[in-house]
Amino acid sequence: MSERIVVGAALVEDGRLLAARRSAPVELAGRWELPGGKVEPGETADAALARELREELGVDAEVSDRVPGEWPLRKPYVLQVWTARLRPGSAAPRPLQDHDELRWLGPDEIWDVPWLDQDVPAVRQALAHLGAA
Ligand code: 9L3
Ligand code: MG
Repeated sequence: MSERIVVGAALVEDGRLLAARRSAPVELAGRWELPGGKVEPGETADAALARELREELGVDAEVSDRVPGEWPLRKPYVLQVWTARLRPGSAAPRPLQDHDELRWLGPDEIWDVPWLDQDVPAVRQALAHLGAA
């Protein structure tokens, strides 16, 4: 089976990164992730991520650039990460689906939450990318 892409957002505002705590499925509940989800057939990765952020968080986000790298999830899925920002006039993010808490993490708070194992290297790479951007 070929690889299927899951996109996650490094959504940043005022130097803080948005982290979302999963409430579902049970095996992932309580762990934190970069919000996002599966790219549907025929959809581009950045369009999929903007859609997922609208559905999951109720926000109007502008997806910017891809963070280099790709992280394995449960087969056949792999995680890719893109930077994103809220567009002017966007609602504030709120947990509408699959999450029960959101946090904006400052630089010294990034590792205060129990990220999903697969998101740890993705978060590290996203921060390196944002720092260099
Ligand atoms: N996943 C892992 N890290 C992430 C995201 C957005 C997703 N940052 C995993 C969790 C699920 C699968 O990818 O097993 C599909 O994600 P979703 O569609 O349930 O959000
Ligand atoms: Mg999701």
